[in-house]
Amino acid sequence: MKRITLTQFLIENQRKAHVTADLRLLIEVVARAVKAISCNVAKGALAGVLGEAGSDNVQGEAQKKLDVIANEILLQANEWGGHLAAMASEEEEGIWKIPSDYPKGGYLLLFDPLDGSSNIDVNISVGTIFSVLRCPRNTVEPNEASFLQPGTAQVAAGYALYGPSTLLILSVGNGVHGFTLDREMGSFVYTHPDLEVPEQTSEYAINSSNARYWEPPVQRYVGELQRGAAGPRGKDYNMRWVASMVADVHRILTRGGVFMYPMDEKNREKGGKLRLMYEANPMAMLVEQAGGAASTGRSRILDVQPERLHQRIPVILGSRSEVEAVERCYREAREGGG
Ligand code: P6P
Repeated sequence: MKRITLTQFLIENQRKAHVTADLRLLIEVVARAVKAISCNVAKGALAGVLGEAGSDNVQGEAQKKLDVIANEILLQANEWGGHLAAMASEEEEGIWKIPSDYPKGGYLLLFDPLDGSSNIDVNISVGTIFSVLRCPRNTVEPNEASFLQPGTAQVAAGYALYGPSTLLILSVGNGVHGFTLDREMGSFVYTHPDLEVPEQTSEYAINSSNARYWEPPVQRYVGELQRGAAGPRGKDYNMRWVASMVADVHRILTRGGVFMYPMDEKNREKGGKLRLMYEANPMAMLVEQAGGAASTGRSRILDVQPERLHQRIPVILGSRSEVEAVERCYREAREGGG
């Protein structure tokens, strides 16, 4: 089968008016940046890029050297192209303004430059997550409020997974498509057309060490899975937890499952563990575009109206039937039946 590259895929989508020339440029620039990140991740100890950077990010988390490197690669790759009005990064407290000597465009790019970086030093897959919004019309100077749009406003979302192979998974609103980096050519090759989350699954992903902190509906739901064939679900389930959201979500996009980082008492005052704007929203768009569902347990993630750039949120996403089962546990708890 003749394989096409990301560039040809984007040009064909531009001809069908699924993407504008500027959005095509944006995605190609992000793809080039994640190739550079992939090279740095792959060098590991050989390039002295492992370990702590000696600084904390806005989240108060110790930064890894590769967090800083990946963030700088994405900012520098995207600031000169004229396609962006501004950027936002997990690693930057405020929004990243386009330097005045460069032209501005109509898009806003948000990203988690290196998700799962606690896995870097133990050589486990990590990733980059990105989300694209339109800058509100007639915006002279973008500010944080320009970014506070619900996930349904995203025009594109995707992630790079730095695993045994480097993958770029992308949606521009017409399904989910995957590309594998051919390191010899230096191109992303279209290898995974029309990814779909299998409706049924026997696999779940959650950090079970937090069980005592979960809300009762999640404790009920996970307890039912763990009771297996003898329990109310009538079948045995398997559990996976990579602690890199990109790796766990990619597994679910590929073979089904449900990923949960629910509200828990440890994270309640922060609003949850995962960030809405550049983790939950892009992953929710991808999963819904692939036929799955993404919920806080109480409501659809993509409908949430953001209030702060680095806002956190509970995340339950994956195979639609399982997400609906979790929502049912929450609903029955509210109605007093759970
Ligand atoms: P825990 C990585 O730090 C991350 O943001 C997600 O990629 C991942 O799913 C989660 O946190 C892991 O959290 O509490 O299991 O270490």
